[in-house]
Amino acid sequence: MKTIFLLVAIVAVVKAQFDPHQLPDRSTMVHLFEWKWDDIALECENFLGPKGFAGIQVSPVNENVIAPKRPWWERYQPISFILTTRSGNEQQFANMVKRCNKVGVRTYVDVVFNHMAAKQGGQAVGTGGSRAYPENKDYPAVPFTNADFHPSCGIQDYNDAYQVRNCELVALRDLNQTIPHVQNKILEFLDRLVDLGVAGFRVDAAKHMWPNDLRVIYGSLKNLNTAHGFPPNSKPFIVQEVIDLGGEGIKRDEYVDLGAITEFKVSAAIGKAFRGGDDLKNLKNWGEQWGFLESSKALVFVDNHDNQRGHGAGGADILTYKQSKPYKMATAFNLGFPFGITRIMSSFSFDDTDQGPPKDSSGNIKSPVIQKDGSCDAGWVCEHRWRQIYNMVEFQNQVKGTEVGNWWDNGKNQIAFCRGNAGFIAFNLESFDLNQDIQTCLPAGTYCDVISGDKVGSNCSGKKVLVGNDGKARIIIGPNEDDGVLAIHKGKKL
Ligand code: QV4
Ligand code: CA
Repeated sequence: MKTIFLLVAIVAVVKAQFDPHQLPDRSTMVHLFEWKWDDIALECENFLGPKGFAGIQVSPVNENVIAPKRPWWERYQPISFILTTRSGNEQQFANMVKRCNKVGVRTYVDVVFNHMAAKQGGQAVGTGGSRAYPENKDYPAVPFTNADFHPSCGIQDYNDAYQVRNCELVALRDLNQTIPHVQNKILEFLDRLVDLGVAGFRVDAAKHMWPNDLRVIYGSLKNLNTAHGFPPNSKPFIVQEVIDLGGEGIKRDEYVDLGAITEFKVSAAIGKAFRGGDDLKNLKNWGEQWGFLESSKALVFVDNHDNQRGHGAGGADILTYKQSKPYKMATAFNLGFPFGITRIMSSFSFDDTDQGPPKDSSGNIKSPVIQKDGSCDAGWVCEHRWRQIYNMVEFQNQVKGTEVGNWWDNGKNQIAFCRGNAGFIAFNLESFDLNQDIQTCLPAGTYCDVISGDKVGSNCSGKKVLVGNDGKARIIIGPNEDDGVLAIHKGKKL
């Protein structure tokens, strides 16, 4: 009896780590890559909250090395767990989390604890002013010393699980998470963030750590802070960065019972399909049948901060803001089809893959400039402020809990489907018109297509779609339109 109780308790605890703790009527998070905390707080209040975004993923919050030319990737080289980076200090971070929670937007922190900063040629200086000596594996501001690290070796063979976990990923000093002092320091850091009101973590380089060590760390985490509106006994949401496209020594399955996983197979497959490398009609059974993880365990995205610039996984199939039309189509599908825990990427523009965020002459990150039409400027792309994307965030919220119905396709690259009786979406990737009477499953009436325009007062600035008493509507998407998508839902009926 006792064992049964214990088992049930463990299962309950583990399960909870899959819950992103989003408000019931919200569904997607956005990665505000390299944004500053003060800017994010404003963005939550002015845009993300009102538009129904469920959460934000933020860049690493703890002190990192200052690298020459300030590349974005310096933030993946920790110097200490002091909460000071180019995005702001602890007080600014705390203020941001609080203000975002207040408007229903949860915070997920990208946490880096597989390693510390790599050799820089002597003393390393951090964004909080701390000094470290990576040469000697000495990070006094934590402190970590040589004894807290694995002996140095390089990762040459990704088929060798031992190497991947115990050697240095691109020369980054590899912490030994089996050592209690290391576990305690990591836990202090994560618990501090929980105290400040975050909802969970993206665990960087999870594949480079032993599942059993992660189990101990996750299992010792504090419950979420009830003062920030989380129910008692809520465990932090955990999504682990495990890149597994198949064919490597380490499998995502080794991590699935510990928390959600970044499903890179989705990123690669969706990019391929909307680049025309696969017929859209094949998306009909999108999900586990494609070799993806089960929906509740998969974090799904079109691109991430690595693969949008050729780091990480996915190669030439990955779509980014640079291919705006197919990118918007892929994003609409990712948000429109009920699969996975969704995340949107919000980027700064770049030509060079090392290039960091927009900065002034002292190296401080510049704030995004919001233009009159709501889009961003000054080097920030802000995909989340593209109408075709934020209107799909609303679509996803409106159809939440419904299934796919009435799938239609032309046998190739025109597809359409209903989401219960709440929404309908169509895609055209052919070089000719989509012009068809299609079952929308919506009650009769006139709806505003939220891709080509938006509902303004009682009118629509885009296409109007007339749904008849039989639920059918004439759907038209030309091959040369700005967007190859049409989406209507119950929230935007005229
Ligand atoms: C260089 C050489 C090495 C050499 C070393 C010697 O490339 O071969 O051994 O010098 O000094 C930066 C530089 C890299 C440099 C390294 C150490 O780009 O050239 O090594 O620093 O000085 C990001 C970037 C990396 C960057 C790193 C640390 O992508 O380029 O390295 O930050 O600043 C795998 C992993 C997966 C990983 C993915 C990119 O399984 O876990 O590769 N993804 C995550 C993050 C990612 C981050 C890290 C892991 C590391 O999403 O952004 O790497 O924290 O698939
Ligand atoms: Ca490791």
